Amino acid sequence: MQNSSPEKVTPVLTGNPVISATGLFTPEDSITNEELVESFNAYVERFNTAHAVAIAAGEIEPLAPSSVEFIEKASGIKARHVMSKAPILDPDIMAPRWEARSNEEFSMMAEIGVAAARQALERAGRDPGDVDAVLCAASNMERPYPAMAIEIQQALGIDGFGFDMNVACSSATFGIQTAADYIRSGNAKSVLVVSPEITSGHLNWRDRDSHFIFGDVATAVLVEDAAIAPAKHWDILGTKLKTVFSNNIRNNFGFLNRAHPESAGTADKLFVQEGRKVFKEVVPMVAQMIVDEAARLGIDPQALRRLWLHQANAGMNRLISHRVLGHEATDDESPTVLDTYGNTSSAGSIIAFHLNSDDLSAGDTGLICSFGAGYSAGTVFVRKAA
Ligand code: CO8
Repeated sequence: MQNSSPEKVTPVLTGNPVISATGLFTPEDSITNEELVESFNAYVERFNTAHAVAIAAGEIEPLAPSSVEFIEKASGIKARHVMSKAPILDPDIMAPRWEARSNEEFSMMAEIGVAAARQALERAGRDPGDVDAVLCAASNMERPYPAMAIEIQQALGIDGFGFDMNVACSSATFGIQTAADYIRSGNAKSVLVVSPEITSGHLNWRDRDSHFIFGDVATAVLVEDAAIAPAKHWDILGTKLKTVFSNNIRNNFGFLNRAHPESAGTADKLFVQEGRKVFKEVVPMVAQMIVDEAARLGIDPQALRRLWLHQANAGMNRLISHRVLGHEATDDESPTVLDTYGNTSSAGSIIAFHLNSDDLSAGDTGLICSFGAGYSAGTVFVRKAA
């Protein structure tokens, strides 16, 4: 008997990794600097009033207010999206809040990761059944196990494997290299790298130095063998990763915290950084890494059409792009998304790429680049396919 449904024939794989498509989930809620500072300063005023006697006696330091002008000037951030706005702005709470979900319900990270992943699959015209693996690459995981990636894999109906990986702000580029290596080795033909970043859960909204930095989002990158990629894709010309240990961005939250309950809830169990040191040390490290990697790949860095840089700080990106391009980058050469998204950790450079790549022409070469805690940095040089 003749089979009426034609068998799917997989083209001969090339071992050349490409980005077939990306996806983005943006939470509806957004907090402006004005709203953030108003709530922070209300908290400061309440604290100083409640501790007026101790402050007058010199026993404790008064808290200093935050300022919209400082935030915008020091970081370039004007607003950030969050999963749960009202409690973050409530001076009595200043943290996200939502109903606990049962084991039978979708986890929040999986939910937003799947939303971004579905968009990437749709844009690639890819059937989830043809995907081999899911990497959940993000700064914080909702739980140790089962892996977020496996929950995302199951929700999408992907038959294969998944695992979580965390390299802080560089998680997505490390994920892209890992996925690209699966393609290069022939161990997979299609890999989803999903980065759900609910940074609001690990940001200390009561810390004046950092309360303005982060925002929530999810991105997805579909890395595939060129043989099965849609016509509109980006060839991956080369990937490079680097890590150098530093305590300048640190979070001591972890499963061994229960061994010393006396330190439960201290500020070091949330995001803490020496922002100035990070700025000074990471800028030259990343600029050099980009230039060296471009040389290895035979690419003239000054001829790069666009840089999709990690979105932590507008000043850092200005300096890095200047060192790479040899001149001050225009918005077109180095687009900014941190003004409306804040620092979304590993998702930042992917959002920049997702929102600012459709207009480029076949043959244009660009760079996706991340950097952050660890320290960690990753470069992904890409070229728009003909
Ligand atoms: N309002 C008003 N004034 C302020 C405020 C504020 N909110 N905060 C600080 N100031 C004051 C300070 O008191 C200081 O005053 P003075 O000069 O009198 O001492 C002055 O402003 C300058 O302070 P800083 O030196 O701290 O300010 P900077 O100009 O260095 O700017 C930044 C601070 C914006 C933090 C900047 O240093 C920066 O962006 N650095 C790079 C940081 C970076 O890239 N970090 C990456 C970390 S992200 C990452 O790896 C992911 C981690 C995982 C994510 C987890 C989710 C939470």
